[in-house]
Amino acid sequence: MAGTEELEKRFREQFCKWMGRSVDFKLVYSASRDGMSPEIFHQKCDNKGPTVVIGYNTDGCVFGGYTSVEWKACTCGTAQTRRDEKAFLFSLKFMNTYSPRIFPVKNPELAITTCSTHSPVFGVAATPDMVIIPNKEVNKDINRNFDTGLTREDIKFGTVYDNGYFTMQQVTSNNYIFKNVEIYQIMDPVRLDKPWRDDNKYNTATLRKMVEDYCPVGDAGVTQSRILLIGSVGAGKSSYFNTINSIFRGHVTCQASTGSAEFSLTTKYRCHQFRNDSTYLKFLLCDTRGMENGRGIDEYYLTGLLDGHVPDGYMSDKFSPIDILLSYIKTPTVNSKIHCVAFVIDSGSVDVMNKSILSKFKLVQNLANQRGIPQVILLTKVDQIELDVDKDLTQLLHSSRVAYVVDQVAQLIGLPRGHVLPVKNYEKETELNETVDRFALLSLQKMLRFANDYMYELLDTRQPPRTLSSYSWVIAIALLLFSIFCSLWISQRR
Ligand SMILES: Nc1nc2c(ncn2[C@@H]2O[C@H](COP(=O)(O)OP(=O)(O)OP(=O)(O)O)[C@@H](O)[C@H]2O)c(=O)[nH]1
Ligand SMILES: [Mg+2]
Repeated sequence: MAGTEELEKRFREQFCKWMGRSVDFKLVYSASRDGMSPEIFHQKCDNKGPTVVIGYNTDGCVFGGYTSVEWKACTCGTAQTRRDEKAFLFSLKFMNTYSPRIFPVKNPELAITTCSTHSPVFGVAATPDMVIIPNKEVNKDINRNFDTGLTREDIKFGTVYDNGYFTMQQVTSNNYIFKNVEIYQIMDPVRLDKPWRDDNKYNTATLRKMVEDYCPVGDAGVTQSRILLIGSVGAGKSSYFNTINSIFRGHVTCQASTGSAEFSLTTKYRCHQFRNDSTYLKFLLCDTRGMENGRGIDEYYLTGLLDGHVPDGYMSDKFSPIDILLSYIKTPTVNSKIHCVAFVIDSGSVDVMNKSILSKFKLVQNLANQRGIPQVILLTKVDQIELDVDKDLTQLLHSSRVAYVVDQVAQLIGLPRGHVLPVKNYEKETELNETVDRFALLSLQKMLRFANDYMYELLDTRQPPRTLSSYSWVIAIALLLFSIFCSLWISQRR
């Protein structure tokens, strides 16, 4: 069935663009869930402020209307038209093809008609511009079946709304059999006065210096900490490397290939280093090929990644017997193992994450847990969560919606919320931006700290060197044997 609890992400984005601001959508009515009658519609939708009505017909057309005024079941029994300068009709999909179009109101006085015996009507009751709700039952044709008693011929698109030369046929394919009708209440997002995470301790310059000065734990035998970037295709793994690289190079770089494709753009395992003038920084970001939907993941290869068996530049995401002979690093040192795993997740994918991708994350998580390797979530594309955050990234920690996505992804993956690190990668920018740098450096600093925690744990659990007391029983036996030997020798000499 089309349209359930979650309005498609691109529909939501399109609405926000049409409304010129970022808004939240709350499903208040679903015909397939709640049933169909003017009474139910009024029970669920009256006095809810601005709403958007969306119809999904059986030809794959999605269309509807938005009004900023409230629906009301007026007790007088007669239909009342209401003025709304902001109302508009729209088409989102025509015959399964995404084709967003807006039809703004041209006669605001007659924008909607509301009455206790009518479902929502855009325009006037006798000749509405668009009919979205059929009578009585979902999945029934409208021929003389509207609660308003209308037929198709009564629909006069272009009377109250500017149809821009489009016909209703081009919006609905003249099909009024609905698979579902949904109504969403539109709410302005809440700006949190207090940030949802207190991350103000260090400014960008200090963070940069901390990362530059970072060293792995002294006695752990690690010269450069390794952070593994793992996630689905297009999540932003290579862009994260480019973002960090840009910070240290002083301009926006594109060393790793990035972009959108069905299959992973990154085809080989790369352990990227970072230069600061002439010295290398003491960490590596290990970029992997994106996990593809419906494609299996090789557990042996994953284990090899975590344990440092996969060489830099390795071209596959599995090991063939010949690879095991030729490329496989047989005796990796602690230096080539992974010290922190970062699950790179596109914030737009959180509420629609595919089960097969989730199970791959769980597999990596199990393997990392068995080895005690700390894990974080790099939540990318946070600029796409909300228009206001896109316009001004400093609003990130004041956005209730970003806070919500952070909670959601922490629950989904099963990591503490503090392990979710929101970032916006360099993507449309051509020059460095301090706030982009700040969130990227904050995430990196946290991962490096976690990598050091792992090394401390390694040191603490290594077998302690044997002390004299642990050899005491050996010494005691040796002394005993020596004294027996001496007494035998003395007795023989006598
Ligand atoms: N708006 C926005 N776009 C981003 C962000 N991060 C990455 N992108 C875009 O997302 C697309 C995919 O990014 P990549 O870095 O290539 O993703 P990947 O995870 O390396 O993908 P594969 O190598 O194909 O697995 C690119 O077009 C990027 O420009 C971000 O934070 N915000
Ligand atoms: Mg990549």
